[in-house]
Amino acid sequence: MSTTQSELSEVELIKEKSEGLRGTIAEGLADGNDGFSEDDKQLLKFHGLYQQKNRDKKADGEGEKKNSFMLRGRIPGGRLTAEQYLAWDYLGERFGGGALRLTTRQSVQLHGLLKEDLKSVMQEIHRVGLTSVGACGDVVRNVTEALNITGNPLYGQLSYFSQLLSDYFKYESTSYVEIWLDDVQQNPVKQERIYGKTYLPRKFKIAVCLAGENGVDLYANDMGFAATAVNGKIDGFFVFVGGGGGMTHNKPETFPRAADLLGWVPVDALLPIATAIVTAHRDFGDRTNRKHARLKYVLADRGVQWFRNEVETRAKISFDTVRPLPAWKVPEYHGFIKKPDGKYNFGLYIMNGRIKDIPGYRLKTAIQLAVARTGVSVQLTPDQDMLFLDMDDKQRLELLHIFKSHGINTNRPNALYRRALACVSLPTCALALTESERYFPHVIRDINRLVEKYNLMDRAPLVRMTGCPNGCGRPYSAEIGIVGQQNGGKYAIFLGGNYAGTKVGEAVLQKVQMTELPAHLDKAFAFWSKESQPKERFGDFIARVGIDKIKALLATTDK
Ligand code: SRM
Ligand code: SF4
Repeated sequence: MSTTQSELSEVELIKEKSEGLRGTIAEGLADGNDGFSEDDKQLLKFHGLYQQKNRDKKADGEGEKKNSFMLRGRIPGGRLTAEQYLAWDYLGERFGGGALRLTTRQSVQLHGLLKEDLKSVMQEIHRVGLTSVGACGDVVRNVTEALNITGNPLYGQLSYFSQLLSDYFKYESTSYVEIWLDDVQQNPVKQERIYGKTYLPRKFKIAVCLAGENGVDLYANDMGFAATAVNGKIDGFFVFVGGGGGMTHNKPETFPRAADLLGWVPVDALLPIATAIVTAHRDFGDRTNRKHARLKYVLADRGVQWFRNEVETRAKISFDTVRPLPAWKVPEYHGFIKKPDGKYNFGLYIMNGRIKDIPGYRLKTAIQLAVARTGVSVQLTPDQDMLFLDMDDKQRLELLHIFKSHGINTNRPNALYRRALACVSLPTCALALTESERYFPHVIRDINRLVEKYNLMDRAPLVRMTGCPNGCGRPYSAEIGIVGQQNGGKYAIFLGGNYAGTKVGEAVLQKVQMTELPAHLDKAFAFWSKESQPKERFGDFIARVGIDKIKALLATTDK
């Protein structure tokens, strides 16, 4: 049955009449207000911008709180030259309140931008060969890519494919260059090659890695490619579809979902298969209800076999469904890594990806100096960290000296901190129900105490926290997911995900205050350390004993 105009969600109507994502953004820029119209706010996302209010700040006098903007870059694989990183650094300093925020998808966000500065900011990132086109909105967003930790040339080939996917699925409307870069109007009402007139029903996320190495949380993406290689050359991909994190508490029809494996295809099938999957989402995704519009619901409602057939028919390519998938590991990248060519990579741990200076810990200045003086490129990580690439010994010593003199610890963090994540949340995120980033240092310190108490650091659990159930810090694929549930600092606790990120956990506790969490985890860790098999990780232990046993155990926790 086809959808009628009146059943479509409001955003669908806004996209349709937007004339290629233009709306009245250009007029809005000149209207003297600090914000944009409701319709344009939706369209701004396709340009990489969110209109926000600082939720900490009080309204000025009788008036409304001031609007400001968050800008997110489109940075495939998080790869930045020194010049490009320094441009972000400068923009954060000059326009973004002196800070940058690395994201869980290898990108950079600036917060607190003012409307009158937006054009200057966009023009500066364009000057250094960057963009924010399609970093948000109902399109293919930033493509994430495995980190090239050891300088293995296979990862260089991987970069080629993630860049290819990013470029191929970039929307074609020239609204971005016209509005922000003052280009002349080129194609007012173009029908997009992939996206048609109304783009996708919802956001679409892609990750690329090598089969067997899941540093990108492949199973949390709408579409994932895990490359195989023969004789040092990528020869094909395992193709995954239908992962995603967002849900709404107490609405069981919304849920996080781990991606399914469709099968393996040879390397030259990449674009036809990717196109078939994206266009299947375009055509079968729910455009009436945005809470049911992601690709994962097409998979859940119609089934994996149905979807596989649909993709095969569209691409005219069959999947190899018998080739065995290698077991997953998650590569470690912190500290100095000596590569076969004698050069070094250095993985810097950054708590929650927030780069700013505080007294005694001048992280922003240190990174800026390290990048400026060594001139090396960096790769941002899906865990909100940064990898400095290809340093010779002189550059390595220079970097060490700079970090040391700015109070930055260059040691590898312990196993608990290494992959821990928290989303942005308050004060900028409009959807936040609770704190996340700002509370996380305290929360992880409490968990660290328990991990040490039970001597579990060699297999410390993967912990992730978010300020609402949208899942921006990927809490559902963590071994311990702490998910904002209600004002007043109440969280749902998810257990049952695993370290390799191949499945999602489920809620075992509701409306927990953070002061109560240690008592619950103490009980769970005591059980795990007593009953576990040698070296058994928390997620694997729960899978073996059954989540119901843990639920029953936690239900008896004294607070
Ligand atoms: Fe996210 C919305 C921040 C990764 C699922 N996300 C938001 C917004 C834009 C809030 C809003 O709509 O007003 C947040 C901006 C906060 C702020 O002030 O900066 C926000 N998301 C982030 C980032 C910055 C979190 C971080 O701490 O790093 C991540 C940026 C990634 C990037 O560079 O592109 C971020 N968001 C994710 C992820 C993780 C991932 O993709 O690996 C997810 C879960 C996976 C998924 O998409 O299913 C995620 N964000 C969401 C959702 C729920 C979508 C859904 O299907 O229900 C929303 C809400 C929405 O879209 O309506 C959301
Ligand atoms: Fe905001 Fe929720 Fe995403 Fe955190 S998980 S950044 S609170 S939308």
